Amino acid sequence: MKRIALLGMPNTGKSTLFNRMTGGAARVGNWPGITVELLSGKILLGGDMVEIIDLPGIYDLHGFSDDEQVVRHFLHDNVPDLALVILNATQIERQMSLLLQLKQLNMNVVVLLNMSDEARKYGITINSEKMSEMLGLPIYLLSGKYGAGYQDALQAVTKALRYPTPGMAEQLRSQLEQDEHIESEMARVLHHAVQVPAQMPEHLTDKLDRVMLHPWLGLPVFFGIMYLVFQGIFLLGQPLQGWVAEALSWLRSAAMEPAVAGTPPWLSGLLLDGIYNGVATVAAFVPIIVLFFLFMAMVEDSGYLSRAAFLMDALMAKMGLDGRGFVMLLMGFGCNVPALMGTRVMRSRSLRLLTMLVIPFSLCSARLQVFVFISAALFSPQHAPLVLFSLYLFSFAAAILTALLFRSKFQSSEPFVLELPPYRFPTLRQMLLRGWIEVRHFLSRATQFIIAGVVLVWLLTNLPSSAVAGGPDTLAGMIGTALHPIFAPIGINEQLTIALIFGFVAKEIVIGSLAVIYGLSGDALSGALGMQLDWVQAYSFMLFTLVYTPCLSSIATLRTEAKDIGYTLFTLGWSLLLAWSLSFVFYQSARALGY
Ligand SMILES: Nc1nc2c(ncn2[C@@H]2O[C@H](COP(=O)(O)OP(=O)(O)OP(=O)(O)O)[C@@H](O)[C@H]2O)c(=O)[nH]1
Ligand SMILES: [Mg+2]
Repeated sequence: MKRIALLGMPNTGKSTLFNRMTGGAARVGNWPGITVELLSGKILLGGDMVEIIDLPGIYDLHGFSDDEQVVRHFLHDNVPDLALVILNATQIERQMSLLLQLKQLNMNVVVLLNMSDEARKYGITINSEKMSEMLGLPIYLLSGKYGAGYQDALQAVTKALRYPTPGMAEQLRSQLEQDEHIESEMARVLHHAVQVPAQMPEHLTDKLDRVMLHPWLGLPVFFGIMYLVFQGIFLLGQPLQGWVAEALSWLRSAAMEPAVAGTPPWLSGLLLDGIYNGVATVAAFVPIIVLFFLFMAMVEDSGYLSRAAFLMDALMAKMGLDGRGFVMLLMGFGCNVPALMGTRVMRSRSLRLLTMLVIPFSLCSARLQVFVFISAALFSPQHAPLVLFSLYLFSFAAAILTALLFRSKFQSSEPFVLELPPYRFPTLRQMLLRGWIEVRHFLSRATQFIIAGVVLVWLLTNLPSSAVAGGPDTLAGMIGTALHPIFAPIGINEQLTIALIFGFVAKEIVIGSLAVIYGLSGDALSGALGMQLDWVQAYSFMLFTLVYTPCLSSIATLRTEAKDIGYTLFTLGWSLLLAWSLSFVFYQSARALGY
């Protein structure tokens, strides 16, 4: 099968184009370094099946960060039949150097000048035919996001696959001394084929940045936006979750209970109180997940991440991190795993390790589910969003504290050059795609962990069969009792202890296992929790859940990214210790104050 590789600098729209070509679901975002791994898809092109490969962006072929290595290894191991080189049409001058280097690799090349829509808006005119003629390469203008020029580009690609570009061979000179010659030729091409207005008109980006990057307004604006967003998630998401839970419990009494009516009690118990209750409780979170990721898509695609990096860079430097570390923390709000992988863009190993040490404290969407549920059960509708917001602040605080404590162990001085891409509005298509990617991810985790998890919880809370279900003589009861000396000082009871043990595998299971332990779901479960716990215990439980290890996948990712078991165990041990200590301080001081 023929192979096409998408090559270009970071943030030029490779993944966007990949999605358009393959109908795939590569993650897209207005931040250089979103893609850090290979992704491939197949399409039918001119009657043949062709494999398309999306690659991380590279600034040049000699980079040595881990994501750039991915590209180099790929090119080394499999020469693609066609390199589709994507340049940002608004920055041709800067991006030409990569094209130069790729030309020297003796590959079949088609050049796409992407973001033609922005180039036009900025008054940049590019004569792609002239450019193509002068360089002897097929060059096309296109907008991968909005689709203009796409069909022509696709035809050119089909053609180039069939007949390797004529004239390539004699232009390929592998010696470095030729560089200057080609570079001067490039200058000539740029001069003749590209016109950039002497002064760029002021754009929305400049106007917005005057507020967003304001020396003292910037940070309050950031926290203000965050607060509104979590208020919004709570106000919209929580009722949606309630409705879905209600619908599912109606389904239980209307259809599931009659269906299992004739079976032995242990089987109907396992099916209804175990699997159905657990899965239904988890499934009720789908609307919150969708809502949350629609918002994340807006943040990631707008270009605000770079502004956040800019605002926080100086502060992060004091902690031995840099602006990128802050962005990874924000990305971790979605899921810690891609944020951990995103650190591949860092060249310094110690900076990477320190950043990966703090990312797991970022309050991911799975933990968000636990907090939305518990805070709605224990706090008034006025206080619950504040509680949620305070947990985000604690998440930053845990990261900051960790960085401050360990920065001397991981010293580095990697310079970080910040790019501020223009603000871009995500299209509806991009937002829906993102929502869909996340629901799919959630469902795949659900099938992997949640069903097995709830079955196991059910067994633990129902065996041995002589014991009263959920009582102290069951296996779960015994585990809870055994761990009592550790968890009692932080106000966490036996039932919550079992949920925390399962939460080690994935936080999505926490509420599901509480549903199984209590044999209740939805509102009934909230009610039972509200009766049994007071707010101090609930908050202590949430703090612990926030700070201890996010999930097994994140540990596995830490291990593969750091390639160091000692470091992985250290991050595990530290997060458990910190979780316990924070909860201990909180719980004991609250009790001492009489709450
Ligand atoms: N205006 C405009 N924006 C685009 C176009 N193509 C992509 N974008 C936006 O540019 C940003 C970067 O797109 P990606 O597809 O993630 O870029 P990438 O090259 O894969 O980036 P890395 O994976 O970081 O190397 C996103 O905000 C896209 O929505 C386009 O043709 N026009
Ligand atoms: Mg990409």
